[in-house]
Amino acid sequence: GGTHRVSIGARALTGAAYGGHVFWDTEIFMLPFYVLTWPEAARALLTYRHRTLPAARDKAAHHGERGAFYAWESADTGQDVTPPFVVAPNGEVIPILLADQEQHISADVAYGVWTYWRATRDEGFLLDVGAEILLETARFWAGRAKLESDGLRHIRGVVGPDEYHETVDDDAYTNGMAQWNLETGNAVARLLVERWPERWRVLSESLAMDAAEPLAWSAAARELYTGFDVRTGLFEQFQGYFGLEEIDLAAFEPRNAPIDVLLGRERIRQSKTIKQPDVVMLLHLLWDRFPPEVREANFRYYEPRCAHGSSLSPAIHAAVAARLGDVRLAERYFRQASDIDLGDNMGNAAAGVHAAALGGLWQAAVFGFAGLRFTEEGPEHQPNLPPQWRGVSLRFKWRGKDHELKLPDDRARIGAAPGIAP
Ligand code: IFM
Repeated sequence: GGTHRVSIGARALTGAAYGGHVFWDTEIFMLPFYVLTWPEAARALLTYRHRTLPAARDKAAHHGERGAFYAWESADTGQDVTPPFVVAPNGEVIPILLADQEQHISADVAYGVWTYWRATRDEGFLLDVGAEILLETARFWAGRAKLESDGLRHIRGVVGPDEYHETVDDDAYTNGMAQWNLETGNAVARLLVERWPERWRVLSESLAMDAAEPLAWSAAARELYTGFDVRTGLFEQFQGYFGLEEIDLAAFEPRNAPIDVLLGRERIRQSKTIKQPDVVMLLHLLWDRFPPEVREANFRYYEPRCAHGSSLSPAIHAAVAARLGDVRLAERYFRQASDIDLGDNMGNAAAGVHAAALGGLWQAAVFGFAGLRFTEEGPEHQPNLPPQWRGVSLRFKWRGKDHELKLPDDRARIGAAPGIAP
């Protein structure tokens, strides 16, 4: 059907910026809203990624890898349509390395598949669409993360979500998400072997994948360098990051231009200043994997070093600050994120609303302030509402049932929505 051929561009249908191209914005920022409120739409968005698998395989092959390496900017066929350069106002031609280096996109797409599967248990989707994406992205990382003489695997020459630092080695977000993708690829292979052996036979044959391959992904995940320092509980954002120049961002407030424009790209590249969350993004997505003190230490370290050069940044800080219980800081970031379109503070609202920032705001409200989360037993909540908020109310679907969350709620419960058939 027509809806399976498209996804949502960075500015949705509201403006011409980014030419309607699809980024990780869809799976990581917008998709949770669709998964929980309109799963059919979420399925259509992910089916678009399945339809573009051939192009992702071609891109991987072009990089000498197997599996699926998705387009950083994707359009109708899934071929990478990232522009190769931009011309700066001073006439300087700046090459854009993101198509080659922002490789975390493959894990982001896989994460979107898993988010949908976890919330819906839509078996038809897993068998026809999701499993193949999870297997092909895991296969990509298994080749990409190269075993080196230190006995560990490294992913060199990438850009993480923080686009101020290019061609870095072992970006914490990329490696953390690749590790998750490798483990999840193996988990889905095991699930198919056990529950749908016939589907596994057909799929593994078409992918020329023997049973041993996914098992090796698990081992590869364990061998992956993570940049985690047990002494401090900090992840180093990439190799060498901790040695870079410290810039006190607070000293530049109030500021009406991006920090890389004020101080120059080269100075920022040589500094610890980051454009948007990288380690903090990893915490947000893989929250349960990290002990509370690790979440706290990394957020407190990286938050003051983030210059919010991307509209995607403040809402995630709001979500994480709220989940950590720092409601005051969370509220400040929530306002900053709302102002991106309501206040036009990036001066570009005419080019369209920032759809990822809107998705991030929804996540900050729902996962942050309302504290909604899911376990195998179902939905739970741990609210951190700002004192002057009157409440939050949300209807959502989890594994085929309708639920309603109303806060504050004396009964403090999440129940099947009254009047909605479960
Ligand atoms: O995907 C984002 C990226 O993270 C930062 N620059 C803009 C892109 C599109 O919104």
